[in-house]
Amino acid sequence: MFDVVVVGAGFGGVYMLHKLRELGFSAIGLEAGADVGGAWYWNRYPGARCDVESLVYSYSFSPEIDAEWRWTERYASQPEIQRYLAFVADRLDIRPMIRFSTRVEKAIFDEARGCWSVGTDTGETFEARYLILATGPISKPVLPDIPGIADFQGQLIHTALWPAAALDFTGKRVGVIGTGSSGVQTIPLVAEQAAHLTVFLRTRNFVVPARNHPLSEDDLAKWEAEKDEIRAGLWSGEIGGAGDVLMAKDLRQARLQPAARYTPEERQTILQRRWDWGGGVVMSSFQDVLTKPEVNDETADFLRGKIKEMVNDPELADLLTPRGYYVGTKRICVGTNYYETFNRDNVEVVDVKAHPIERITAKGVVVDGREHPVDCLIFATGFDALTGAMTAMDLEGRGGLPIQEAWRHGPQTYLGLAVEGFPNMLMIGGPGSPSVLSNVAQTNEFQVDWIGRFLATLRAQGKTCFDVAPGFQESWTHHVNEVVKQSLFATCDSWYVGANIPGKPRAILAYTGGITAYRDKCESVFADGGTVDGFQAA
Ligand code: NA7
Repeated sequence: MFDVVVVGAGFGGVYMLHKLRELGFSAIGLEAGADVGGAWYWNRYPGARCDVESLVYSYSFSPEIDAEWRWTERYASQPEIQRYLAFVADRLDIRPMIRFSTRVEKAIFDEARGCWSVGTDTGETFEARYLILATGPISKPVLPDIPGIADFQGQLIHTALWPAAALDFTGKRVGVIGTGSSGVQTIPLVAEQAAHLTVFLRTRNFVVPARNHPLSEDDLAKWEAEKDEIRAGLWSGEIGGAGDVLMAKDLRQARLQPAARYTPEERQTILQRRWDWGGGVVMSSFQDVLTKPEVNDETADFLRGKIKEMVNDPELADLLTPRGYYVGTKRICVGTNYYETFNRDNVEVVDVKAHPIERITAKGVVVDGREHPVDCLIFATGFDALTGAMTAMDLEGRGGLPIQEAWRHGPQTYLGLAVEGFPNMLMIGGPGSPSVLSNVAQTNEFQVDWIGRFLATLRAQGKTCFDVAPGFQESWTHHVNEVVKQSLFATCDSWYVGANIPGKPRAILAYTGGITAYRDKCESVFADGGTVDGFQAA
């Protein structure tokens, strides 16, 4: 029996395994992919790139890793992040701890023995005292339930299950369904190759230009000189990491001020400077953009105006313009040449909001009675986010309680780290924690450190079994669901609230109270005398 089974070998799982070994726990990692990387292993579609800056979308725990790794671009591409995680895994000698190509299908808590029994698709069973789910917030891809999908005879690809070998679209008619971050990133590159590209457009997203660039010697020198301050700024909320890492301080600080502090002209100047700087920073121009409708509207109008400048045909620009929801309540997309791509002669837009896709045939996609022929159909249709990877398993806690039942009204957690009735189980990047509403690399690292400290605390007390104490999960979940009401997030049908999955209970999945408050709360539970508030242990 192991001390710990860690499920998943992305950012969270790799560091968790290292931490556990450092603390003297025996641990095994189980990973469905053939390598480390998690989301960055699977999402190999052309253009896949992180929208958090590489300098901070990375670990901070090891000065040696910092010194030996050099990021080449402001926003790292999928292959570079994959190389980084492989480098870290090798540098820390983590691979021998992981079973690759091994998907966990079930995990059952054995009450009599106080341990988890974990079954995999390879037919093996692993037993461990503790179960840590580092399964990732966007790891369960979804294909929409469109009639006829199984009849399609061309090539059908989901962006998150992209084949390892590069695909060549030269001379092909390609369709893309979905214009979230994945669609937005891949559409311009597919359009450059394909003979014809049809984009099936439902909800229009706000897309801001990445203005990605190679990191210069000056950029790297600035980072070296300021990285401690920048990392501290990420935790205090002074820095967001979506584009402001190398930004001038005066511009960076606007995000901490309410919009009303500036005149309308000053606000336009700030928005323009941030737009010119590139990346998600235009979204955080003012501190109250996600809490005050009028501030949000001003930012949204600014962004809508930009679409008119980038798309030549005014009618097409209008068709691509998002309306009807607050900007940022659906994740803002960071792209390169997205709107400009629609100026190309080989790109066509089909409005599937006005007329939803009727069916898929052997040769194409039928909308409003017309078949659009395609040789390849790319589904950039997203994920069953945050909870999907967990509820896809047969995961049973005390008394055989299935996780699907425990979360039938939405995820219930304590600090996004533990679930009452699922003893000895912990989560990284899961629901009820900042997860996708934060720099996931940063918050994962924090949660790993927290879990290490928690398990070491139990061990020091000679305890081997814990559960959330009565009332604490209810109170944290209540707080998660209350704090979201102070923002505009809950107003929108997004995957942040589970709205993209038919039948999924509508509830905010990630904690919207901010990472500073989250960190302080998680740290405050370590009480004097070695107890941890909110947990009962035996
Ligand atoms: P998203 O952001 O969930 O985007 C999925 C897209 O697929 C979105 O535009 C959907 O439109 C569209 N979609 C889904 N089903 C359909 C059907 N049936 N018809 C037409 N269009 C459909 O997923 P991504 O992979 O782009 O990004 C997920 C996160 O990964 C991203 O935010 C980053 O954090 C990384 P809808 O909005 O539902 O109208």
